[in-house]
Amino acid sequence: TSIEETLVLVKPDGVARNLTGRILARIEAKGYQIVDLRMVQADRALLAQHYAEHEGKPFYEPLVEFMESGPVVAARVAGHRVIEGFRSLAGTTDPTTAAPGTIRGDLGRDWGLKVQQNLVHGSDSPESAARELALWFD
Ligand code: DAT
Ligand code: MG
Repeated sequence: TSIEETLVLVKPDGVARNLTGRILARIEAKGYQIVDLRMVQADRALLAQHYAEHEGKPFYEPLVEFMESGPVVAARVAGHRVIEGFRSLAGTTDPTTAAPGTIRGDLGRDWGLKVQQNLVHGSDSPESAARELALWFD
């Protein structure tokens, strides 16, 4: 079956800007199911595991600091090819160049000039999704 699950995070900028509802509405409008949902104040240990692949990169420290700066909303999202589909819906990493029509392209560039403030996270492969869902949900 091609029904998958992915981890979506509404990052602290999305929560602070009151965009959680709009972002979740776009996921639902696409036809995906939100099967679990929680608000989390992530600690460093969780974020270090979540972003282990980026440890040592120049943006790692600012990224982790940003992600622990406020609550995030974690969603377990299910649907047909949802891993790839949500990445497409989110748009490319940098909100400045993310295509119009995507979450980051439409909503992503605010007062912040930092690439890490790009509203959402989505798992990038089935292996990442399984690993990340286990971190954020039981
Ligand atoms: P994505 O979130 O699109 O999967 P990623 O996994 O490569 O992107 O990076 C994780 C996050 O780190 C990303 O959402 C924002 C931040 N980031 C990535 N590249 C960056 C860069 N060159 N400068 C600043 N932040 C960056
Ligand atoms: Mg990524």
